[in-house]
Order: sequence, then C-alpha cells, then structure tokens
Amino acid sequence: MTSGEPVTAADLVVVANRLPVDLERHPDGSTGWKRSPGGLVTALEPTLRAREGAWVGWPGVPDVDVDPFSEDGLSLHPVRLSAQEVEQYYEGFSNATLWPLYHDVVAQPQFHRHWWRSYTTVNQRFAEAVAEVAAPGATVWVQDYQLQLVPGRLRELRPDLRIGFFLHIPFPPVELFRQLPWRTRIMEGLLGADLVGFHTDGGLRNFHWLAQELAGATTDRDPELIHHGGRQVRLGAFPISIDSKQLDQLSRTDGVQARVAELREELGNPSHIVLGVDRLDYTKGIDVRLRAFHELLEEERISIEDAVMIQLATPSRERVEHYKQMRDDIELSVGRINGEFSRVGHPAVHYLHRSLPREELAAFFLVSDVMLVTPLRDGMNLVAKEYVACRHDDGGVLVLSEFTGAANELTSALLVNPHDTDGVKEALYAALTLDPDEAVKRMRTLRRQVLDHDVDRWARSFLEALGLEVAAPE
Ligand code: GDG
Repeated sequence: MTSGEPVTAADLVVVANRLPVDLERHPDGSTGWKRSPGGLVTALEPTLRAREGAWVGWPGVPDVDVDPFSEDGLSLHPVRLSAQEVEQYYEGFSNATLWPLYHDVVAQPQFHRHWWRSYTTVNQRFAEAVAEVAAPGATVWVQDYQLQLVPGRLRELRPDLRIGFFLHIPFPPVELFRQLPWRTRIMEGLLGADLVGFHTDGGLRNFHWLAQELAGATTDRDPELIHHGGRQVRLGAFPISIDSKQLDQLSRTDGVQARVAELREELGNPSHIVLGVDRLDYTKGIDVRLRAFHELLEEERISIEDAVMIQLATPSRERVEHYKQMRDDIELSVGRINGEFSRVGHPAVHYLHRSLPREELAAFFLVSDVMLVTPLRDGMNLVAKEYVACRHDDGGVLVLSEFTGAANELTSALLVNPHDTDGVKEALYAALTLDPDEAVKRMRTLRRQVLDHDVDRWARSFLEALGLEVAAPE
C-alpha cells in the first residue's frame, strides 16, 4: 500500500504509539503493510486525509528503519523502537506501570527507574519526529498514556504548534496517581498541551486537582481551564464512540444474517445465548461474569438448555506477566464450569482465544440475547456501544459495569457493580428473564444514544475545542 508520493509538512498531525498500519514480515523475508482495524484509525482517517494530514507512530515491529511514505493523502511517519525499548517503554512502563495504576490498581503497578528512563527517551523521540513533520502553526493531536511527555517536549521544540492530548484510559483518583514516583514530570508533560481531553468528567476533575497540587497550576471558576507557566490549558470530557452507522449497516447484510442463523444452530438452539467480547485483559472483569454464570448453574436457577455462554477473548500483551497469569486463571475457570455442566457436544461455555473478523463479530452480537460487559475499570468500552449499534432488531439486553465510561451514556443498560458478585448474578438472571417489551424499550433508548453520538462527532468536537474548523460529513 505504499506509494511514491512525496512527503510534505502537514497542518494536522496525529501521534499515537502505533501507526494505522502494521509492518508485516513475510516468511520469505520481504515486508509489507497491513491496515490495523482500530477505531481510532476509522475515526481520524477521513479528517486527516481531507487535510493531507500526517500520522506519526511505531510500525509494530522492533529494530526496523522505515522511511516516511504517503498513501492516499495521508503521510505516515514510522518511529523506530529497539527491542529493548519495546520491553521497557511499552510492555514495562506503559503496560505494567501506567495501565494498572490508571485502572484503579486492579493489579499491582511496578515502578522501575530503567523503565521510566526508556519512557522519557522514547517520548523525546516521538516529539522530535512530530517537530520535523508539522508545518508552521500546525495542529498536533497526541493520543494516549504511552505519550504523556510528548506535549511538554513538543512545546519546547515547537512553541508555534497547537497541541491537543486525549487520554483513552481513565485518569486515576488523586491518591492513586500520587503513588507514581514521576508524577510531577507526567503532569508537566501533559500541561504542555493546549487542550487535554478525557472520556469523562471524573477524569477531568482528578486532573484539575492534581495540576494544582503537583504542578502549581492555578485555576479560577471555570472547571475546564487551568493556568500554568503563563499559558492557559483547556480541559474537556469527550466520550469516544464508534462508527455506529457502518456497524448498523454491516449487521443488516445478508452475509451476517445468514451467519446468525447458522451460529444459533451450531450452538444447539439454546433458549438464551450470553456473550462476552474483550481483549484478554485483567481490567475487563471476565472472571466476574464467569463466576456469576457458574453460580447460577450451581444453584440450578438456569441449565445449559436455558443458557450457554460465549466468551471471545482477543489475545493481548502476552509477554506481560500479569496477562499470562490471568489467562491461566480464566482458562481454569472455563475448564471447571465445562467439567461440571457440559454434555458431550454441548459445552456450557464456548471460549475462543483469537481475534475474529468484523463480520463474524457482528453475527455474534446479533445472535446473543444478553451481552455481559463487566470491567472493574474501563475508560469507555467500545464493545458495549458496538453491541447496541448491531441490534437493528431492537433485540438483546446489555448488562454494563458502572465502572466503564460508557455507563455515563448508556444508562438504559442493566448497570452493575462488578465487585458485587451477587449483584452481577442477579443482573444476569434479570437480563435472562426480562419482560420482552421492557427489553425493547431499553434497547431503543440505547440505540438512539449510540447512533446519534458517533466517532466522527467525537473527533470533530475535540478538534473544534482545539480551535480547528472541521466540516461535518455529507
Ligand atoms: C481502550 C480503552 C476505550 C475485540 N475483539 C475483536 C475485536 N475487538 C475490538 C472491539 C473494540 C476494540 O477491539 C476494543 O475496544 P474497547 O474500548 O472495548 O477496549 P480497549 O482495547 O481496552 O480500548 C477503552 C478505547 O481504548 C477507546 O478509547 O474505550 O476504555 O481501554 O472495537 O470490537 N475486533 C475484531 N475481532 C475481535 O476478535 N475485529
């Protein structure tokens, strides 16, 4: 997908840990590019292409030097990471320090000075790459927790730029953030931006407080404004979303419809199908829902003729220790439930540890009567919104953790506290036995919310708050 178009300075630059394409090494030693299917790419690509924008990020393979290249109006600027940096900056500081710390310490964060040093080196490299690519006065949008030092570094290198930062995960409560040995450096890095965006007001409030406490920022009556270093920093809550219309359309296609009928048949036509879809991550509360399902079977309130469960678990961060342990624990639980309750040819829990094509995922959403989304903590949770977008038939019941960003908007779901096993169990039982009219009413309300607030609206509202004029799609 590369082309020989020349790469020029860009007026709009997105910088994220990963590029929207992944470098692939083929068995014969040659390399090629594969699009990564992420929601961020879908959200930003149209705006970036329309403005001949640039994307700066790591191509997903260590120790390779790739020249910048242009593709269909979008210039891509690969940043090199060594194998050691992938281990220390990415798997270490980003995913074993910041990730658990920002998710309410649901696993113990590890603090290592050599990981921090690698994080600062890599953030500096990203900032330098952006400084080279951005045209005078350009707008730069920095994404997520891996790059929190980039706004500060970039402002030193290029004070002419307009810099926005968006955090895709929760910004933690004050007491938890204060554990971080490098807390002031991170705050100062983020305060280099003109606009710092969060999914929810909760994250915004935590940041507002910490900026004063740790970085000496001052505030006035406006809860979305901070004064720091002689500059103003705006804060905002921008709940991310999905390409709802595209998913709604996909779920109506003949191919997906046919697959839904086939799946129900393959599952042995149970009365109810309960679904979970997650990256295999300890924040997602997969164990919580397995426990609830297991107890309902044990208490004989349901049988496998009434309900079977499907858990789709996309492999994730498999070299990080916490993830290895959690995978073992979940697979043990699945084995136990199946050992006790399955019949030959009829498992109680269908567990798939792999990534599925988008169409197949849509079919799973449509065939399921109950969708269980039970994270202990989650910035937003797009899966909950995707389930709703696919239910053009107004069918299905969503059980949703209160500790997701999505719960602020999807208030017609059955909301649960994932720490309360009895509560989750009762919510699952309520979902399985919900009055059909009530279920339809709830789903219609959810669909209005998700179809009105799509990812394009999210991207536009952020960029407009940053001062960029963005045309609405036709
Ligand atoms: C972070 C924050 C925030 C999953 N399995 C398959 C598959 N997926 C797709 C889903 C969804 C995405 O992956 C997961 O998004 P989530 O939002 O649920 O969770 P994180 O990966 O943790 O994302 C989160 C998000 O950033 C955006 O800001 O909402 O809180 O943690 O789109 O559909 N896609 C395909 N096959 C799979 O098997 N094709």
